[in-house]
Amino acid sequence: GQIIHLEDYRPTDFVLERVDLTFELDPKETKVEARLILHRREGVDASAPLVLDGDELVMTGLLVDQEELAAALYDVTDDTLTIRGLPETAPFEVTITTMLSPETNTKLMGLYRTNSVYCTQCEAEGFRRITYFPDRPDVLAVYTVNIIADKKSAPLLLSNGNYLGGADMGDGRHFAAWFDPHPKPSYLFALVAGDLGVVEDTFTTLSGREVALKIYVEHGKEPRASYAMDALKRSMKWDEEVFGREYDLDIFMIVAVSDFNMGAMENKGLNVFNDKYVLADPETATDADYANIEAIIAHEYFHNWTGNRITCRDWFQLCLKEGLTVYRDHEFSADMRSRAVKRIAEVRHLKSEQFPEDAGPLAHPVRPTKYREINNFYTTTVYEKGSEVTRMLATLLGRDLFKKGMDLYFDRHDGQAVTIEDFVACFAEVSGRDLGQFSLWYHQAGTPLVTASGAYDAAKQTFTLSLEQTLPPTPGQSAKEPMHIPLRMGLLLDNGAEADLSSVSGADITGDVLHLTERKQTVVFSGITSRPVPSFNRGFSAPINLHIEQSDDDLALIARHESDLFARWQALNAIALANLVSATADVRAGKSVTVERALIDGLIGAAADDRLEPAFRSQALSLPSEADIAREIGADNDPDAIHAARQQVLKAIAVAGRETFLRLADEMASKAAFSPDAESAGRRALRNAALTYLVHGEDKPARAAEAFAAADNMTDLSHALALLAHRFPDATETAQALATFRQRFADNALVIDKWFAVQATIPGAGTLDRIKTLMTEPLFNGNNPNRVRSLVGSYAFANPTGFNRADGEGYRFLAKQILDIDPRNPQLAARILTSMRSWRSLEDVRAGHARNALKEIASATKLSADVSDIVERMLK
Ligand code: B3K
Ligand code: ZN
Repeated sequence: GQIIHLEDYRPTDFVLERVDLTFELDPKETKVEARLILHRREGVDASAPLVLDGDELVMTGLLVDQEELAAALYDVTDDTLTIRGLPETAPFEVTITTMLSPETNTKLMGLYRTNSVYCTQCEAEGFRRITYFPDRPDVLAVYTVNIIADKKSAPLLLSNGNYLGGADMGDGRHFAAWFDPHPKPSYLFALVAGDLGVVEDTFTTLSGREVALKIYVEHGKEPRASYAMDALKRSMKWDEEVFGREYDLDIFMIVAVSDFNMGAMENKGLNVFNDKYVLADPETATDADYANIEAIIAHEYFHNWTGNRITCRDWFQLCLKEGLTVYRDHEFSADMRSRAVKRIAEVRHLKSEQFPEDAGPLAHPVRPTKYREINNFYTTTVYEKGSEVTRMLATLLGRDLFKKGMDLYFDRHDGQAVTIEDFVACFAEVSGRDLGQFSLWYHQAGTPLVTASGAYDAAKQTFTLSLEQTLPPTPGQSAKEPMHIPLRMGLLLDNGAEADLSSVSGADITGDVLHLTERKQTVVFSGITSRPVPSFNRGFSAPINLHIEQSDDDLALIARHESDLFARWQALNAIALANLVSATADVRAGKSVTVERALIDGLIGAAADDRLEPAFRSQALSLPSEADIAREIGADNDPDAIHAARQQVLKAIAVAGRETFLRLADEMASKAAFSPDAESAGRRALRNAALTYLVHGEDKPARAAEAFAAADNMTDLSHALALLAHRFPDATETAQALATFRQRFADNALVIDKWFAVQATIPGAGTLDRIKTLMTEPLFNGNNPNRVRSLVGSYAFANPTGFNRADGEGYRFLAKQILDIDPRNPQLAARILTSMRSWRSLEDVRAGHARNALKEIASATKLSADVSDIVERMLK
């Protein structure tokens, strides 16, 4: 594919007024009639043709104003339909008939079938696989949709908006008509038809309108949709209370399907979900599943305003809706759960997913300026870093001005397709601030590195901070400007109090936010009565790497006394990470590993502190992952050494904290019936963290096997299974537990995905053979994205030692899988391939094998645009 540039944006030549669609559904021969009412935009040359997008379409009819068109007046190519000789000013009607085969559509873009249900996915460019269309987000129109289908196999016929009516057609078929009064871009179009069960409820909005709520799932799975319904109602209420946003149709529908390329899709009034993010009950879903369902239900619902009512002018503006909506769902979860614990989870995720992307060959700005395949830009940078940029805006402006800016944005741009500049302008306007430098966060890729060092002058009672920011080069961006970094901070004094920051020179400080705006800044705090311990980046106020020479004692002080709980966790994490990095060096040097007292005391102290909530204590106990350690080391990584070092540190903590862990395992055991609420989940998390250490401190699988046998919910059961499989892969207890689990859940694909993932993430070189065997297992299905992600995806993304085998077999296996998946489902293939994005930070032998595997993919004939874009950027 060719490269699309932001600077080439211009509005369409023709304005689309209305769309009428009629679908005659059939698994192999679906007929689509699309009637588009258009007119030439004022000022556009009378000779300009209408150029519509298409993708793998078979056109069987074309009329303009109900008349057939002379062959000389139109051209059809692989991806366009061009029509000439159209009226100069008057509106006209183009009627296009296309034939589709939903059943053989394995790309899961456009109209396809999943478990006998017809469903659509149109974002970003799937609508053009349904009919020829101006398929871009700045073309907003009102849609009427007629659906005709076999009554027996498809009793349910759904589309966006409000239901107009329907009838029996007398020939075994029936039809339904839907009308969506809100102008929308084609990517928000949706159609679902099939035979599904439903869970129903209602929600009364702020202004007293009653909205019908419906969640459609496979028959028999209705009870597992009740948590999703509860999350939906809480989301609707929260958006009214916090953002003043009310729902705007008579009905809101969610459909859960089992074949889906991503998590979910926010189609207007008709969200389509990967069933993984709808279905839950205690027996089959973990606490993490519940939290994900809550967050994704909220995310898609919140898109109704941030994305649907106000949409993107072009796909470069993707973060306008995604970054903002992630920020909104983060805030929602923080309000529903523990804010500090939620923030820790967000930062863990950001650092493990977005930081590596930003530091590797796939790095790109939050608002990119060019792309080859837009599907490859639904990235953690656009989503999670985009959310962090929104959060920084809120930090800079403060609550009230941020809210004012949001209100202005909703008010001014409702019904429009806009840009990041439009968004930022609302905040500049309400605050009177120049947000020019701040906007660099949207344009400059890479994670800033801030280095800090402090000096206390007891005589003058001053504390001098020397701060420096650097932004590493990223693909296409070598030189960077300094950014506006809002650093929340405190100066902790030895009496446990905090220094007053107001008497300062060298930087602006508002509240506890220090504004770092220069490349280098020297900041002097006066009136500091004793040597302070600086605590930086409270709440992770800026998505940066921070390097500061700080002793373990100082970090331990922060871990014990910071008023910001997140900062306490951050300090513990810093102690742990430094220790794990040096332990890795020890292993590589053939030395014995040193585990620092500060680490052991810090972790066990936090775990044992009954004043802290259990969920926080479990986070404190959870060591940085092997990927975190690799990222911190940065180059010449040996995953085996990292693994060995981490295991030894884990074991040392396990031995030292045995009494505490035994006590916690006992105290945190639940006595009441299962409840998915955050508090109960926190207790389970702390108990399982304690159990993890206990199991690592012992040589026999008995304790893990007992936990497996005793578990009465999926959180505990899958945790015990993972402990067995990862710590004792070859034990008979493990084989038995795996067999029991398989048998018990063989008819529940989502649970079997956990079974695949647990086995795919067993550390060590032997896992590859296991995976090859599992691929021949009857429960595996290489066409289902969830299955492929669970087995192949977990292996490549979450098994550092298993995947990065020194002999390169892991990479060769992945290359083979990518080439196998690509022709069926390019999006899935491209996404899984990004697991290799950090290949250059491996030691030479592995990096060499990785390069060869990538080259093998690159040299294959007939690669999809998705995969070739990723592989080429990774090799550049
Ligand atoms: N907007 C969709 C993602 C679409 C991905 C297309 N390749 C889900 C979401 O972010 O809410
Ligand atoms: Zn989204």
